[in-house]
Amino acid sequence: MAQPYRHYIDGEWVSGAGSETFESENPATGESLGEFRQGTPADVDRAVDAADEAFEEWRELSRIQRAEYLWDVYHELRERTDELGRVVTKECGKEISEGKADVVEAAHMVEWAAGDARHPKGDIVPSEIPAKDAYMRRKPRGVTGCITPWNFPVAIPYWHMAIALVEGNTVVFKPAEQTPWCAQIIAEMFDDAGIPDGVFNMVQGFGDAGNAIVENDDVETVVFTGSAEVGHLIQDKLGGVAGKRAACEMGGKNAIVVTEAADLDVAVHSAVMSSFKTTGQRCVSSERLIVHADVYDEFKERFVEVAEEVAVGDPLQEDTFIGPLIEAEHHEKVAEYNELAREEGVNVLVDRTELDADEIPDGHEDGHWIGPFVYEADPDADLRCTHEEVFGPHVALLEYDGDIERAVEIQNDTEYGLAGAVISEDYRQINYYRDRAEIGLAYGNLPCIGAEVQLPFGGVKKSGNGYPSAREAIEAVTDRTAWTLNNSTEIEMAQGLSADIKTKED
Ligand code: UN1
Repeated sequence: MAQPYRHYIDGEWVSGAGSETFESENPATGESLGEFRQGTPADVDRAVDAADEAFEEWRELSRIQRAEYLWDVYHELRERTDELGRVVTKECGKEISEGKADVVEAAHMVEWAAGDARHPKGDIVPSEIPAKDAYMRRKPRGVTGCITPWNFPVAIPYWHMAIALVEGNTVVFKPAEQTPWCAQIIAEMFDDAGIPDGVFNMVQGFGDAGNAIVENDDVETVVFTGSAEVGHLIQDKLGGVAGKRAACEMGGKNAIVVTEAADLDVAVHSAVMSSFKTTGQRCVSSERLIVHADVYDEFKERFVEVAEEVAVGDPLQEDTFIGPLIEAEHHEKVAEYNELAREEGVNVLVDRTELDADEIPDGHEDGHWIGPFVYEADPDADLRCTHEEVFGPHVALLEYDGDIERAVEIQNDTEYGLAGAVISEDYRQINYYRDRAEIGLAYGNLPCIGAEVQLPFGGVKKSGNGYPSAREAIEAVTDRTAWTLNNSTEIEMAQGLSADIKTKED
């Protein structure tokens, strides 16, 4: 297809109303990966009109018929995993095993949604009245706006869209502006699957396009994954509007608790994975390590050793662990937080904000490179660096003394509540953490990244607004109906309520 790449609206590839274009940039090299049309609010409105119009027919199909289109997408994701994994890596800089895992996670989500189409949905509920049949059924809500982040450019769009489509909604997809190539491929897959015109639409672009989705009266549900800042704006806009729904997944200031009963091999491995995979740019990445005094020195020594040695480099190479940050602006933000931590008086243990020249691979001088930044801080100090989400390999070691209650108190000392892990061989400590850590995704003796789609994905507090993604996305994209049918010609009421109509004569 000739560049610039276009939007996909009502079954057609269209240039849209605006004349602007934007480039996708490889964050490891700075090279352009392609030119894309920049969507305008008018393009979004056109896509919403198409989705609104397509909704009436799409909802009339059975769930199983709708899922057939997704099975085609599933097979394509599976057949092209390696190729698409490389695209993910080139466009968002995650190392290659992560690029492929993103595509595999997408396939799993589509498989879950399409397979679920043949599963029972809803409940048969007892009634007090023998002749009454009571059910809990679900109805699609209509046009669903999906606004997705760059860090899982294939998986998260399918988290939003796969269940929405199977349940009978139509979709307007606004991908992150950093990863339009991945979005282009997603749209091509729906086109190849022959999905009916208007059921799936994609508009490339920036915040004004996303905002047009949120502000369009015909969009019933907005599903958003991204920063807390934008998520709260969406919630504020839609929260008070009758009938509208916003399902938002936002960030975290996630922690790993390492107790005195921890296996330190498991602890160090879990911490390294959680803090440095995806260069710390997962909403579930860990930026706090809460470590018991009895094991603190040994843990610190081992963690610091890995943080000094871990391989930063070309994400397409299998021996790389940390790829670049997504873009120059974000690099600046992470570097500023590293600087802020120093200003706040922490004790810096590892500072690879500036990499040595020989660490940067040839031809990659324009990449947004950064290495780990590790420091120790007082868990009781009111520091910005230990409370605000940085979204980079910026990690605080917080030493605690005392029992698991104390560790969980530190864990909960954040406005966020997304993910976390406890490392311990003591089941009482693990159970206490499981029940009291204020998070939606909790792990024992594991990293706090790597959730699977057959579990709900979502946080509490500032991290989410109660509509999880992955398997529980159904809650966001459907309405429940309590449906009761009388099989008799008599009307009989529950609770002993009289059904007699009494007249003046009685
Ligand atoms: C995100 O970072 O926005 O749990 C999602 C994980 C992945 C999803 C992360 N399955 O690490």
